[in-house]
Amino acid sequence: MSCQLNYFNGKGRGEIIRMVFAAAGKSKEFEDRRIEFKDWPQEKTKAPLGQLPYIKLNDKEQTTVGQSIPIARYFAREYKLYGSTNKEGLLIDEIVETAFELLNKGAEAKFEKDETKMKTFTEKTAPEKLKLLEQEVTLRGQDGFAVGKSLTLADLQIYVTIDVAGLDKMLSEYPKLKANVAKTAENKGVKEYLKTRPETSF
Ligand SMILES: N[C@@H](CCC(=O)N[C@@H](CS)C(=O)NCC(=O)O)C(=O)O
Repeated sequence: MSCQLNYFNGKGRGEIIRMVFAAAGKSKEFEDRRIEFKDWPQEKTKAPLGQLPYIKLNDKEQTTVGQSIPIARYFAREYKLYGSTNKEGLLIDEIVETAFELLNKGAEAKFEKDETKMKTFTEKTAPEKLKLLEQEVTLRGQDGFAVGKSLTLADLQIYVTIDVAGLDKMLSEYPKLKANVAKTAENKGVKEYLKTRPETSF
């Protein structure tokens, strides 16, 4: 086991890390430690930033690190899912951050159970950001991928955002994103993971 991922028993902000391992065919090389909400008060003290997700590396120091996107980026670099040049990395990051902002807004509206926020999210925030992502994928990607000609962290973050924020029903208006999501789901490791991951409430 090369490392341990700690996150709630849900997709949320931890799923992008699981998807990186899945796409790299490394799902069996990390421990997917899922924490129940009831255990969170005692678990919180172990989390380096007092939040989830965090990763415990299997190094001499047993280093623990928080923040979902830096963790996902670290493993994406490790497994060559981060483009082949610094510039490609920049294009990937632009899409990752935009999609992650969208996920955060969706999660916020959902968890706060605030109807006004939810309405703003579905009628304004999501269509605006999806349109921008559609433009970027059209400009940057080839053969259905978000950036360049192969699967990267950008494809995985788009997939996770659409999935977690429940935006799949809106995709008919964004053909490039729709094709991109389908392309990601075709990846061998991702396909296997999606078939076997637990059903969760978020
Ligand atoms: N920027 C952080 C945000 C982490 C975050 O907000 N985690 C939430 C769960 S998704 C959490 O730990 N909530 C419980 C708490 O803050 O006590 C990241 O992306 O990892």
